[in-house]
Amino acid sequence: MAVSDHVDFPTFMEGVKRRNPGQTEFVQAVQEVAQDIFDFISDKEEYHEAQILRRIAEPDRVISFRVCWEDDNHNIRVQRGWRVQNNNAIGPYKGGIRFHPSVTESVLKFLAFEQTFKNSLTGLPMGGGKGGANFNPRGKSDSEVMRFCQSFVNELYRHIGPDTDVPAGDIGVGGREIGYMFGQYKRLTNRWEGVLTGKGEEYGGSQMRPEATGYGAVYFLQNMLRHQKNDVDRKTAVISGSGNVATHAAEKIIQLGGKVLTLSDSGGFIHDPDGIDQEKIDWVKELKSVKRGRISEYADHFTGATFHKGKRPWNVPCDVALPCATQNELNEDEAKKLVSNGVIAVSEGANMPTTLEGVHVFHEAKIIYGPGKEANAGGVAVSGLEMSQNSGRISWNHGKLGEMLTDLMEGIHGKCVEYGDQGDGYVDYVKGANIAGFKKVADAMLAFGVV
Ligand code: NDP
Ligand code: 2IT
Repeated sequence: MAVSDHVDFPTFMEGVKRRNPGQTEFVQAVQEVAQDIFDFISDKEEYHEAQILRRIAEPDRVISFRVCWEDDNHNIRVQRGWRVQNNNAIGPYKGGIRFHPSVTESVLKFLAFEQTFKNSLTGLPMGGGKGGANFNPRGKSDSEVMRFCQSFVNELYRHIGPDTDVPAGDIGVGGREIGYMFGQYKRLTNRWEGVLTGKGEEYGGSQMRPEATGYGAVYFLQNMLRHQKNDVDRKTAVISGSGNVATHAAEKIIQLGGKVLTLSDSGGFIHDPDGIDQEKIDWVKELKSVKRGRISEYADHFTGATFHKGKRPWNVPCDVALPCATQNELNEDEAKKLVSNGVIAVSEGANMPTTLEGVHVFHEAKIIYGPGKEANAGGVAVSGLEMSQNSGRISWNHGKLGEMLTDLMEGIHGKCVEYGDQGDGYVDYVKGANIAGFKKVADAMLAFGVV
């Protein structure tokens, strides 16, 4: 056996940093997983011998391509698009597409890596992938967005397929963009097939998919609280973001008897001490996904609410916090503030919203902390159900899918407790998710030999 088979954790991380220069988000995501996996496999020779972690942390492939499009003023614009296919040991690559100016190869590699563990946790046959472009949909007309999506798919289509790689939405990619991309894929291939999820219900989309991520993050919170003999009822919640995940998380919190105090976007956050009720959530949904406005407008519209320009909501005292906007939006100081203000639980709707230092603060204070790769898995889980419905040419109803989502979140919670229970009543959900997610993928890879 080669000596390198037994590198320790610091040496392993040195190698990851050396091979991925400047890719800080990717290195952060690998680091969050690797420590737990090193502990888990310390007495499991077969995983060392087959270099399983090293292989999962090296994407199967990273496809990068030019995306040219013409804006409404007839200027030719050039963007960069990517699809990162991280690992397909347990099913076709699966994961969203993000359109945002902050998208880089590092961001998409971290998301595809995380997705591999998240998809494994769902128990459904899905590998991990992620894609996107440094395109900013904000301020663009529908025609511009359509032309961009068509150009993006002109390259992407040859790398995806219902048994190969099935993208979906993420930041900046919702029903409108999925529709344009599906239309272009169908035109290029002359095939109607379940190549994308998050489609409109008229053309094969699953009921419950729009709600699934936000609802799922609250079901996960509910499972974590119940495990400590507590509940969402009468809890105050601070939520960041105001897109798909944030608005549906807010909706489920109030359905379960909680009170939502904040929402945000990249311009700042709004604080509504009276609580953001269903009518106000519907108004925000219309504002963000139809009028494509800014959350600051909420404070102009609803009396009693205030807008805090350029600020994040973590200073507002609350019982539970749900970061639902983007990565690294909750740092060490903000985590300390939440703890000193009495937060009891954190459930992440976003992917990797808390920095490594922030996670450490929550663990030290024994705060119930559910990381994104388990708490927000409800979205991709219902995407998996959309794939099944498309393959079977069937559609399940809202009630059945709602039950399946609650069962899936309960199942994920159970797996994380199995591997994360610290024996003193505290559950390390990071460890639980990392090990449970890793084991299934790793065992499949062992079965394949060296490929
Ligand atoms: P949306 O595009 O619907 O909403 C994104 C929200 O986050 C907006 O309010 C946006 O504000 C805000 N935001 C984006 N970037 C930043 C930034 N750099 N700083 C501050 N705020 C920002 O996306 P989703 O709701 O779908 O995604 C939110 C998070 O949830 C992401 O981390 C995503 O990866 C994750 N996720 C999404 C799933 C899904 O099914 N959609 C599934 C699992 C996870 P603004 O309008 O100003 O850009
Ligand atoms: O981060 C995620 O899990 C998503 N953006 C959803 C992926 C999917 O394929 O539904």
